[in-house]
Amino acid sequence: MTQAKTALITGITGQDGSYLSELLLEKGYQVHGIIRRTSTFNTDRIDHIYVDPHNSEARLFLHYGDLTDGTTLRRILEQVQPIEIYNLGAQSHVRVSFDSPEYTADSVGMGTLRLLEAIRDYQHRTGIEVRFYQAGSSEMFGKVQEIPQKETTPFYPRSPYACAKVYAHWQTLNYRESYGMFACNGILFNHESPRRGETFVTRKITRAIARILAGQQKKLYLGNLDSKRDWGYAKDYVKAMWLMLQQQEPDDYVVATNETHSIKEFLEIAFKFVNLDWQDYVEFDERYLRPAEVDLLIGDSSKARTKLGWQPSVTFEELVHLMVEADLAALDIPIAKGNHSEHFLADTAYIRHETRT
Ligand code: NDP
Ligand code: GDR
Repeated sequence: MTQAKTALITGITGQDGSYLSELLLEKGYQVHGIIRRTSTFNTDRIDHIYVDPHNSEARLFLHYGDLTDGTTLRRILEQVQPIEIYNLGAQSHVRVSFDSPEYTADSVGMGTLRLLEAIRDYQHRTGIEVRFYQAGSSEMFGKVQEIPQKETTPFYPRSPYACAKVYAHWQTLNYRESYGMFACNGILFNHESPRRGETFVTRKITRAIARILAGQQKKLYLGNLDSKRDWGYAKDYVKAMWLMLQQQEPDDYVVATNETHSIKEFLEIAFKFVNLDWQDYVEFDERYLRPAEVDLLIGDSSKARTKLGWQPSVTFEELVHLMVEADLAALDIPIAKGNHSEHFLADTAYIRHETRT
């Protein structure tokens, strides 16, 4: 019997971490994830795939650690001996990064460096290659330099989060060039799902629609509605991460749908799906504005499509619908017959009923 491949994921409790874990388990991997100790449970998104480790069938294992704690990262690496590491852990909220810039830089920028250093030493000592994926972001493009944005487009980061991601990007590239490490940067444009965090704009909107219909919320307070994003489906995007680590050579790839839409367009489609007019519910709150905004993101993912054979499977409209459907289902609101998308049912069970807006 061949031994299962072993992967280590930072950020396993997040949106992408949960989808990536499912994908790797399906592919027969043994999956190890780093989780943070919190006073309330933070594993909702992966509870459905967790099996008690005392069970011989278990292939998903969790370890307490933090990207700000280099000693623990090294210890986990020694213990797990992965052949692939996916670095998805981050303080990933752009607006929050203006409030907590130091912590964001530490977890996103220095956290990546700590992991790269740990891998460098581990590889040197054992001679075993560890393939590394860095979760880069379209936020690194920031202020528009070129339309559409591709791998060669210059970065112009507009937030502490984006600056830290640029740092992590260049460190990853430098470790590849300096030490011959198999290290890849994915430059992923926004990707969403019913498991998206409740304070990102897409999920905030779809969740509010369900709560409005359930009589739990009257208004939806938002900031800038004019920015445009290239939004895809998270489940598609984790496939691209895996594909990058299966290539002959390490490289950097933009992953995007190559389409852009404004927040207003998202609102329009989402509210229309339940026969409501968004203008009756949405109010402006300046708290949600950012000191500097990224106005327009639209990716050119030709390289990923050609070299990785990757492509998105969900259109923008389907994405909006599947997110609204999942939030309605989570509050037991009936959905008009025939409207179900094939993706949402699998996701519905993992949605938390929280009161944050
Ligand atoms: P989430 O915010 O959903 O998840 C972030 C994960 O990182 C969570 O598991 C969180 O743990 C963990 N984390 C936060 N701080 C630390 C820390 N100090 N040490 C270890 N782990 C930590 O993000 P997504 O799943 O959406 O994104 C995954 C990665 O991809 C992130 O790096 C993000 O910046 C990047 N990215 C995301 C895009 C998107 O559109 N979703 C686009 C481009 C890049 P906990 O659950 O305990 O909070
Ligand atoms: P983004 O996602 O900043 O693109 O980062 P977010 O959904 O937070 O914002 C998208 C756009 O919507 C505008 N907006 C609001 N945003 C939030 N969160 N809340 C609001 O009330 C609101 N009103 C308007 C924002 O100003 C912005 O223009 C996401 C994260 O997942 C990053 O980690 C990732 O790197 C990038 O996507 C690609």
